Amino acid sequence: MGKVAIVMGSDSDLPTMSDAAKVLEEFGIEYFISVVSAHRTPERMFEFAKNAHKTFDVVIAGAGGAAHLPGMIASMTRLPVIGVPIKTSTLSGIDSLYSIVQMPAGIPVATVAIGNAKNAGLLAAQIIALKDERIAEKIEEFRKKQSGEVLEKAKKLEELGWDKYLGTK
Ligand code: RP5
Repeated sequence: MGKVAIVMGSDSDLPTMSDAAKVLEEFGIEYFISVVSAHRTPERMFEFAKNAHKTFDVVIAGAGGAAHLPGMIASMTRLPVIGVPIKTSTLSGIDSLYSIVQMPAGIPVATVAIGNAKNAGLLAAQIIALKDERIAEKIEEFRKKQSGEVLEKAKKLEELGWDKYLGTK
């Protein structure tokens, strides 16, 4: 049974990062969630990253601004690391995105879109599903439900036309 670590640079990242936790809860995947700051608690980050493989299968790391946390963790663990660029008020998260996505060759971080911790949770679940059939089935169900919802909307739009569709929305 896989276990995921969700870490973030600050508790101000929690409203975004909680979307990853929600996905893992929906799929019944065990997780740890906490604050580990690359800049403010570098020794804690070092301890976490060095030992992560003993407890976890995947790490989700969110950070904003000069977002070094995902890359630094990735440099110290062989676990797959998924980086979540946090949307910032000054540069809208472009700073976070570039900091996380532009890793040098040799140390990969799987980077999701700005603020998209939901996809980080889903990607972590897909990694866990490689060795857990129960989770694989839940992902299939999730996708079926998601497609069904879109098809229902398409049908309604085709039946009503755009103006009535917007009016009933
Ligand atoms: C980063 O600095 C954190 O990941 C956060 O996104 C950003 C700002 O942190 P706070 O000043 O809100 O604690 O390390």
